[in-house]
Amino acid sequence: MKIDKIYKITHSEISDFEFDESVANVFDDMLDRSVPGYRTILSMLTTLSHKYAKPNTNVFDLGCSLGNSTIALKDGLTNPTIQFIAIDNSHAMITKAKQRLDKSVTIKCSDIRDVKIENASIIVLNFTLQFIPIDERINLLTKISKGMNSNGVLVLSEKIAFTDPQIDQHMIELHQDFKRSNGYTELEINQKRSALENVLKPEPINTHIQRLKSVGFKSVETWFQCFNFASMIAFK
Ligand code: GEK
Repeated sequence: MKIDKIYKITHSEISDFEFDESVANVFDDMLDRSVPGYRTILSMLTTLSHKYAKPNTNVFDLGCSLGNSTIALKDGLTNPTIQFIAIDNSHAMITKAKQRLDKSVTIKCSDIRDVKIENASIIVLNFTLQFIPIDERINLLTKISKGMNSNGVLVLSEKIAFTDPQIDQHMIELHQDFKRSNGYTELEINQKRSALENVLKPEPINTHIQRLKSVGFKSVETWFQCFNFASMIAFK
């Protein structure tokens, strides 16, 4: 696995974070060292898909990056009538995802706001919605809800904010401690934070839950949280 050194040296100007080739090359290491619980969430996707993926339906991985969530969702599922669809709008990510995912997976390089969602038993947004502008999230989630069969399951993992400013600050600091313990320096942490400032917009968990209910999910619950990273499950 290639080590993430993108922000190790001083950048004279920090431009907005992009999912380009330099990120795709080190993406696994970046997520392992930056997202608390990333591997736990992936392994639970396997558990969830074994329970909720239905024959003759689609399973969508929206914002698939290198395909890790799709690999977890497919693990051990042999029913050929379940169609896996992995979508990302980064060419660099999709090029690498195609090398990893098996031929039975439909892989698309598209904006998830533009793709058709239908006949879904499972949809996964694993740390993707956070990159969609806040005012466009409701439209995307409405489309997702409409494209999902009854009793279908949405997994929504996000970096979250907290309404209590003190808690918010504690969680940010604990997350930074997590990154330090995984070998990131102060410079790397600070430069990455600046790069993400305009592109990754966290919201409080209650905002997510209320919005999911407003677009037609009948029950929504947080099933995983570590510091300011959470994963929700929503049932249609
Ligand atoms: C995983 N889910 O490993 N349309 C399509 N893709 C998008 C869009 C968009 N509008 N916006 C962002 N992306 C993965 C990890 S990473 C999370 C997901 C992170 C894509 C973007 O190109 C990137 O690959 C992914 O969403 C977010 O389980 O880096 O924190």
